[in-house]
Amino acid sequence: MNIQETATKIKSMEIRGAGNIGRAAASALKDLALQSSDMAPEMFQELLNDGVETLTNTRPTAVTLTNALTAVMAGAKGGTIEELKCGVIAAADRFIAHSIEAIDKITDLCAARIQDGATILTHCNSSVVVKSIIKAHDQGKNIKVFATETRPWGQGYITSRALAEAGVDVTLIVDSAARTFMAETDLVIFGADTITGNGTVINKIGTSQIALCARERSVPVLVCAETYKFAMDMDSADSVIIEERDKKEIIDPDKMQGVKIRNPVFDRTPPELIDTIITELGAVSPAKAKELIESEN
Ligand code: RUB
Repeated sequence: MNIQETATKIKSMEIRGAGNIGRAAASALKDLALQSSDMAPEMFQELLNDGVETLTNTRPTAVTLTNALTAVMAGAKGGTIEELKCGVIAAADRFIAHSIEAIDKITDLCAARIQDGATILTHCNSSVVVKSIIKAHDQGKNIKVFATETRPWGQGYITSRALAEAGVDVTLIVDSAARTFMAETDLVIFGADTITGNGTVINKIGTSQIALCARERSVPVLVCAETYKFAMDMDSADSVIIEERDKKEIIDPDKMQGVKIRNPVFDRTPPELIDTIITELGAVSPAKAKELIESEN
């Protein structure tokens, strides 16, 4: 897929979810390299830079996009077009392979933490969370899931259908019912778009409210996040841009004359409300996540 096609699909959310966005961006740069030939290295470098800019300007919140593009661009080394192309292709392949491997490792770690008989509540649609729940189910554990609808875009429908198809006992609930159903919940599991150095999790709007409800009832909160979801250089989440999407995703504004409508689609959950972050390197408290990742680099 070319850069423009990929950018359009990310913007329109045909490609969505932080991991998918990162892999799609890496793949688009790889395709650009595969399609480029017979040009000066400077020209190719310029095409790459334009591609990075176009992809970066799609959605602002998930750091996976920036981290994927940075990882692939690190491969653009050499004096000839062939060297540059090979470097970009190899770096994109490495990023994508690492991403898939990371998801598999997190799935194993997360499934192991899901107890037989547990009732889980999840929000939005995280591919790694869905995989983990299905793995626990496939291990023979008798589990139940509450999946929030996830207004306004309805990612919870994707989650519910995927779990039901896999045979998991899943109940779809409206977002505002999360506190009610917390009384029957043993474990909350979220994905993440970005995690800052201090362990703040930026994920789908509503995540922080659900985390608060979980804390009220001492229900543990797990976050599944590959290490490329960390913005290691950001110590505070204030600098993470929260995407605000079209108000039409909420309601036709013509039906709401004189009413302002806001549609921020992510929020920031502070580390105090999260018990454990599961990365491919292991499970840690939010306060220790940065240290764990730095010790591996
Ligand atoms: C998706 C979302 C997901 C994370 C993690 O938001 O908030 O929880 O991206 O997903 P959107 P994954 O639908 O707006 O992209 O685990 O698949 O990376």
